[in-house]
Amino acid sequence: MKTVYNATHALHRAVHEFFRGEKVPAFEKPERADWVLAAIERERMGDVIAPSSHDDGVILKVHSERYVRFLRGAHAEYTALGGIGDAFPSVWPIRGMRADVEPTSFAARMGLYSFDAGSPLTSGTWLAARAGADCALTGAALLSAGEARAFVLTRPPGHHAGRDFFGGYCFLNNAAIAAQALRDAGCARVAILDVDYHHGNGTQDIFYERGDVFFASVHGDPRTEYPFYLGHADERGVGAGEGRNLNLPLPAGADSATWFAALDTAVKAITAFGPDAIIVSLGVDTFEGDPISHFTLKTTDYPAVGHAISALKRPTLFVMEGGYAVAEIGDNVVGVLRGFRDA
Ligand code: 7XA
Ligand code: ZN
Repeated sequence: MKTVYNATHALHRAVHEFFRGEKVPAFEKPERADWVLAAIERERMGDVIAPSSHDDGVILKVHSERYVRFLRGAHAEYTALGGIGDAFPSVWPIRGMRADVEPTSFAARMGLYSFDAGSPLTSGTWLAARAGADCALTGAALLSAGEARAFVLTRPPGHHAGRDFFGGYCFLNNAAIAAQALRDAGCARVAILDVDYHHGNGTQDIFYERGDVFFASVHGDPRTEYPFYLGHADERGVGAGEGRNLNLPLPAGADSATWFAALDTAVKAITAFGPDAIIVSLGVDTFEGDPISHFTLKTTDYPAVGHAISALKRPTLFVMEGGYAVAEIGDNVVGVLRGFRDA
């Protein structure tokens, strides 16, 4: 299995984030990708390749033009205004306020294009995220060229990034970009299976009204778990997307048997949809030792995740999302990939 690796990921290096009222070292840090890469190489999972360059065409089908323009220049704009270090939003257009008019103020646009204050925007965020999009597009191209499977190893992650917002450490939605690329390459139907601990609210946002991309997610119940405001079971899609969104929220602390039963439900629903290709938003923050999540999977469980996904019997692109127990993240990711490959 080829790994498309974003060698410039470390350009995105947040210093701090806010956690339980305190400024703490950022959880989403470069070591995450380094540890996964080391495990991929140690386990001889296959070639590690660089992405090829792509223009913004596919990106602009899943993200708005004004959002991409903002993101591209945001940190330089912040610095020119005297900003020091990483940029954080501080004001948001809540219900009843205008989001259709783009303000001139930088602070106001930071809030317009974000949904939390937990995603530091750094001097290298755009370059790292844009290279990640190239990795996603290269991974999709591998599948279109006939590869049965591939892995996109990148950070920052993507599944919380919506059509015109960032948040949850995510800026460009790599899984959505790959799904759109596969659609453009001729797949009539694509399914995205999100196994990260957190609901992929950005991916749901992007495809909620579309009938051609099915989104299924197993995640912590948003009544208590981030991202809180989306991910409930009654969100089933609208219009052409009616019935094409499947949320399977589980209580924090759910055991492995419960989690695997939900995964089985997602796999059956995707099978019924009949996609030509699968994107897996691969977060391993379902791990029992994850510092910000509350499921209980063990390292020995991860090959069974890959095995369960292989039952879909479709070309599959794994895209790296969350997972913060850096000492185990590599083994857990490789476990999924090995379980899929060896099925
Ligand atoms: O899948 N998403 C994540 O792993 C990020 C979750 C962000 C948690 C709260 C950030 N303040
Ligand atoms: Zn997560």
